[in-house]
Amino acid sequence: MPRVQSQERQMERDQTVLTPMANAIRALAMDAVEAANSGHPGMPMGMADVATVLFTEFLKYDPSAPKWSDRDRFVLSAGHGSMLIYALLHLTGYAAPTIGDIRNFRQLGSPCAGHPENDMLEGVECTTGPLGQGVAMAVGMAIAERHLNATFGSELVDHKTWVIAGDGCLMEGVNHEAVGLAGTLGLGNLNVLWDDNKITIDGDTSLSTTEDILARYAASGWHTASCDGHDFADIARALAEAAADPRPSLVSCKTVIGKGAPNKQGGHNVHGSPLGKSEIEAAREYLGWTSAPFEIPADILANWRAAGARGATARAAWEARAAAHPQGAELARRMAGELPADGGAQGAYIQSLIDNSPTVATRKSSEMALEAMTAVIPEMVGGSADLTGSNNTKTKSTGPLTKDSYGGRYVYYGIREFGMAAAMNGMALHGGVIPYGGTFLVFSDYCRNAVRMSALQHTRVIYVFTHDSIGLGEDGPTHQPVEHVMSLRMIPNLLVFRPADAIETAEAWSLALANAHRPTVLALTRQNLPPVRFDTEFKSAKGAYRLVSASAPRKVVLMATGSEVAIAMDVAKALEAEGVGADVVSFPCWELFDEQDEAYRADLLPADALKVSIEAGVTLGWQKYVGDGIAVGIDSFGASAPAPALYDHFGLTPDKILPRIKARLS
Ligand SMILES: Cc1ncc(C[n+]2csc(CCOP(=O)(O)OP(=O)(O)O)c2C)c(N)n1
Ligand SMILES: [Mg+2]
Repeated sequence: MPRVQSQERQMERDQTVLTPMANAIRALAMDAVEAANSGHPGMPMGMADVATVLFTEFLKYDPSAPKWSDRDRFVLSAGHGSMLIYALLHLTGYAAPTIGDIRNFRQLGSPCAGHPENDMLEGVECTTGPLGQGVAMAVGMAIAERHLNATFGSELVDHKTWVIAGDGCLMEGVNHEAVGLAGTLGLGNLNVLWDDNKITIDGDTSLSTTEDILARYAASGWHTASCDGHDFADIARALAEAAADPRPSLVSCKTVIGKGAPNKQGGHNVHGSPLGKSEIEAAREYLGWTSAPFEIPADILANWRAAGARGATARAAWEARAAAHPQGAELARRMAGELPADGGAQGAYIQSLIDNSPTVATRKSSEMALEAMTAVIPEMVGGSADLTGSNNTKTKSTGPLTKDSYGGRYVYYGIREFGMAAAMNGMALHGGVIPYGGTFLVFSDYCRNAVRMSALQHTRVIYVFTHDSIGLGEDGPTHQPVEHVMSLRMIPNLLVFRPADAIETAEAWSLALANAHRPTVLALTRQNLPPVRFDTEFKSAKGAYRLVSASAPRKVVLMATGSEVAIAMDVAKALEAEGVGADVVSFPCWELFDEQDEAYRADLLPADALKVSIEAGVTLGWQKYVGDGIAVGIDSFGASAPAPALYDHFGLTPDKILPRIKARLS
């Protein structure tokens, strides 16, 4: 629906066409929240006018082909306003949600969950609710788009990312990281529409902030604009300005929260509670909305469906271009998330490890595996939060991805762990790239909620977390993770690997790539480790496996991860020397082991042996494998000293472990 020339005619059309369309959003939002007796009517009602302009005049999408790869991405960063996106998807003609789904808002089984979830509805590009991360994920989507545009050209990839964000999204710390990154990378395809209603849950925003937000964005290299968020022509003007500007854009949309609820609008109580029967009646009166709940008048629905049908022509034209384009099939492969035919196998590389048996840190092993993989998997896009030389994440194949060179494959994220992790989620959700990024394991806490969001959203994001224990040595307890590996294992749907040597590291990378629907953490050492594996059997795939079998009659099963596997082998040797049979189980990944069948697990961890775990981290959790055996670990913070001194100090040497086992056996 293009804007018409005459201002008067346009205003008239806005009143007769757009106002009822926006009111349809308001009605669905207030009625669904009322029916659920829970939810957030304020944001969808306040942003209904802005969203109507966006979805009728600017956003490129086709409800009949929701996964069309050159569609614009729409992110509802203010996820509490979920009814806004549910109403928009329904009204514009997506197959789901149906009106029945909307009636069941917030009930078990309805795709209209409390907050939008990416794998419940097509059209919901990412899961939002944790404020601030939607904007940060959108930055990742915009990075992926620019990268693919540079790789495949504008004929195949040329779209925007639009975000609706609230005061909360802009107040969160991660916003600073996301905005800094987007400004530096000059992501002109990114437009953030800020629901500038000056209200958060506790009350007026002046209670907690006096920041000049537009000035902050401008200082970070963004274009900024403002509009009256209830004046369609002014909204359209600001959005057109944002779309045209070569910088990322922030549009402050001055709105009234809960607009349309005559007695409650503008106040913080309309943020997150049902309006109540009498206020809903008053709102119907105020808006002139006479339809029963969940009923949309045919003419208004027809206007919405017409808006939804706008994109079909562009989509069909794109499909014709893609079908004829020499790189169309390659783009389709990447967007489908399929690895290249030879991708990730690393056969020749692993054979070279057997031939050379290098004693290297697993962070170095990771770099070696990455060299092999990034050379043959062009969709891998790496990066680090300013620890490139420590995380060993950069390879010869991955040149810098910068404002002047979006075709690069390495992002200098800066010291922005949370922003990096959220951006990687956005990149993976956009599709066409496989993001990996590094920081120190101890700083995984800085980005932990984004790691959780990777797991919740089933994104293939690979976290390269190096310096994984006291083994990093002299930097001391601020830098030495003790609880991190275990606490990451607690996140559902996250693979946590702590590989023991170069071969296990290569296997972990292959598994990370093969798991297209879950994220992976690689916990890697700073210090050198001797090789423990000398075969090409893909043993890490089972999560844990018998590395050494007892010679003498088996009394003990030692299990260890990462840098402690070699220690377990020395302990086993010492036990065998005294006639005590001991298996060594290398245990790179709990989650994969737990997925093995009962027989495999029982054979590896037999009931009749004393089971001992060795890991340079907290012991809480190992009891599920050792039972009443011994969990050797570190249940305190570390200390500053050379690594060998720390291993001795914390009792992680064969000399200190052996007597504990013998005491239990006697
Ligand atoms: C990280 C995070 N912290 C806290 C919350 C809880 N919360 C949900 S909405 C909200 C207020 C958001 O204010 P604003 O973005 O202005 O939304 P509005 O009230 O204008 O709809 C808060 C604190 C959250 N969802 N995420
Ligand atoms: Mg607000």
